Amino acid sequence: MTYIAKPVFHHPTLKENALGFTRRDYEGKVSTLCAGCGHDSISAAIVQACFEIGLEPHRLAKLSGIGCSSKTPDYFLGASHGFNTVHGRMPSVLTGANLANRELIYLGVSGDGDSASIGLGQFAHAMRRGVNMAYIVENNGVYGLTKGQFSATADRGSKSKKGVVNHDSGIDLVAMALQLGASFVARSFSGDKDQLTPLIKAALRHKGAAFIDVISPCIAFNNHAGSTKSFDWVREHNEAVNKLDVMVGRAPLTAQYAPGEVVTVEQHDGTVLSLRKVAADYDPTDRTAAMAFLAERNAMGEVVTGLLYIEPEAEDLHDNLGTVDTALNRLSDAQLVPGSAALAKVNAALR
Ligand SMILES: Cc1ncc(C[n+]2csc(CCOP(=O)(O)OP(=O)(O)O)c2C)c(N)n1
Ligand code: SF4
Ligand SMILES: [Mg+2]
Repeated sequence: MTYIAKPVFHHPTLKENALGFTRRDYEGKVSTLCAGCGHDSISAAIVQACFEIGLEPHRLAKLSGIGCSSKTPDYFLGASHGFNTVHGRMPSVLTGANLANRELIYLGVSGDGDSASIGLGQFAHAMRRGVNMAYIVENNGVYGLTKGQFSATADRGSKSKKGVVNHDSGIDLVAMALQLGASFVARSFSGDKDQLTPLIKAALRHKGAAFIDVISPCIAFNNHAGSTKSFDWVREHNEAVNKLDVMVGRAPLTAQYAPGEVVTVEQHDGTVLSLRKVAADYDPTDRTAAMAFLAERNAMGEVVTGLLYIEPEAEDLHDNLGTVDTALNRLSDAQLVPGSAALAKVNAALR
């Protein structure tokens, strides 16, 4: 319960990262979600990822909408900035915050209801504008918080807990993110922390719109036979295309792989992503091929996971708008109010 404070005691032998923080320094309040909810495993992966990349907690801003998934930022990164917005409006609030202060690292956390129903337009425009952020959808195929109605990502033909068949087509947010121009697109599973943690690390280090769809079973309302978002279904149909390792700070590759088995991609800040191929011919730098591959495998009932697409040298919204490098709250009066001569010049240019 949130009113039960977590003990601040850290065991003296807990491993520290390069900044001297332990994993505990990246935790938040005690979760109030149902025991076994997939969302709690995603929170644990976020804590692990931030610890491993040595992120300074005060440099991150976490934003969410409304839903069980959107409650989770309370349960990690207790020392970071946070904003719990209105249902489906996280992307526009995040975009505004990012434009005002580009010096922070932005993490958007949302649900399938929050992003694929009420917030679909918001999701779409944040992706196509290349807002510099890591955007995670905790996808359980239902509105968990309001007692398990089908969400827009529920697959056609899947069944509710009471046996009702969903006749509507499911929205695939990964396919949408690819079509909309996101420069980092991945899918993972809350039950696979080894796959999810490096994806979150890479997304936080990516410049541009980084999207991760995480299938995250709702054990209360969508974990039965007939659901395509249950633990059993995802375990049986999960097809990973690659396995990701993330090297921060130009650390050398230590694992030895046969030629052609590994693709390395360097991101703008020098982070090296090493992708061990699982599907032999999958190329994560080819957007069109990724879209075709996903559509084909989706039709076969597979849940394709891994880093599906990356554009390492992507431009973000700031590049496209030509904004100032400095956070707006650190600009001086003279810079913000340049005077009537400068205003007259701007007006003249518009005539
Ligand atoms: C404007 C508005 N409409 C509807 C609701 C009711 N509501 C709260 S959460 C939610 C859906 C949450 O589903 P999802 O985003 O998938 O999160 P989950 O609980 O499944 O993690 C809805 C419809 C609301 N809070 N605000
Ligand atoms: S209702 Fe579902 S999504 Fe919400 S906390 Fe419980 S298991 Fe998780
Ligand atoms: Mg949901």
